[in-house]
Amino acid sequence: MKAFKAIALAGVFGMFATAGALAEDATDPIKIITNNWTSQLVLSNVVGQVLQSKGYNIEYKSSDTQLQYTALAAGDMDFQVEVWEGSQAESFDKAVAAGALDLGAHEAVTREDWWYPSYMNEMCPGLPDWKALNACAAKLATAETGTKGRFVGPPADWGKHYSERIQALKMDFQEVPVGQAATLWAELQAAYDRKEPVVLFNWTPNFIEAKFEGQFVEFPTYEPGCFTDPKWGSNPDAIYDCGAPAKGYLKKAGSKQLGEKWPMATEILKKVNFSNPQIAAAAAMVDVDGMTPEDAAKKWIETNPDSVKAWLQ
Ligand code: TMO
Repeated sequence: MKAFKAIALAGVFGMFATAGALAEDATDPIKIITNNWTSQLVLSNVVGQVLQSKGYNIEYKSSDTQLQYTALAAGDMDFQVEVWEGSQAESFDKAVAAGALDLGAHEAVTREDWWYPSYMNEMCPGLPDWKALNACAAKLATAETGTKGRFVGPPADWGKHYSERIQALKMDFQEVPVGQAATLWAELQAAYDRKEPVVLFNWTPNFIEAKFEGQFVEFPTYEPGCFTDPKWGSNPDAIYDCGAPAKGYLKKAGSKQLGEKWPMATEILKKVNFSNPQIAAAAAMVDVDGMTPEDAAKKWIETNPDSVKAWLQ
């Protein structure tokens, strides 16, 4: 009876949505997923704080970047603010097929791939072409990688298939994955200070672009067939013989129960929309200014009132 009343009221308040009005479940928490990179943590807190301001109960749950999609499909977690095409499309598509919600794309355009500082253009003529990088492998060799060039790769759960790419393209490289994002930036900073060659995983939007000059390596242009059809691309026996999407989407995902239990919150989450500069600025507040994601989110909301207003309309 109580539940029925709440749903009936949700319809009424939905038509005259006003600040503070809340007509759906405010006791059960909406579980927002957090991951292991900073823009995601700030954006999650922005969304969480906005929903809290409307009276919702919010819980943050950290999750593995691939396994989170199983949790979304099963309804164990409810919302993911950053679905990156380049690293999560395969897991995300499976979750949507299993009942999770595609809550639409941000205006942000994304890219995740191998990246190098611009001073390397002189050391390795022909960059950013991947073949020029490969010809330059010896300059990136380390004690750890022997005669092969070192590629500083992402944490394992980011799902990038780079060792497979190296094999598929027969490159003289070895991936050395980091355990956490901070190690990527430490490696970049150390090389950058001494103008030494380094090639590492990076993405955009990110705080890096405001602080370091560099470019993505250009691999064979991504097409979906590259990930599924061995015959696609230069290696007829292997998939992953291409780069990541250069103009990838950034989407939001929800659990099936999100739409059923919290229809008004779901409408807000569909409207949540971040741009490239907004995401880069969110990351910088943590990675450059040293703020906590919670405080950065508070500041982000204060400095972007028009965005928040548009989501709540
Ligand atoms: C998913 N990420 C933005 C870290 O590449």
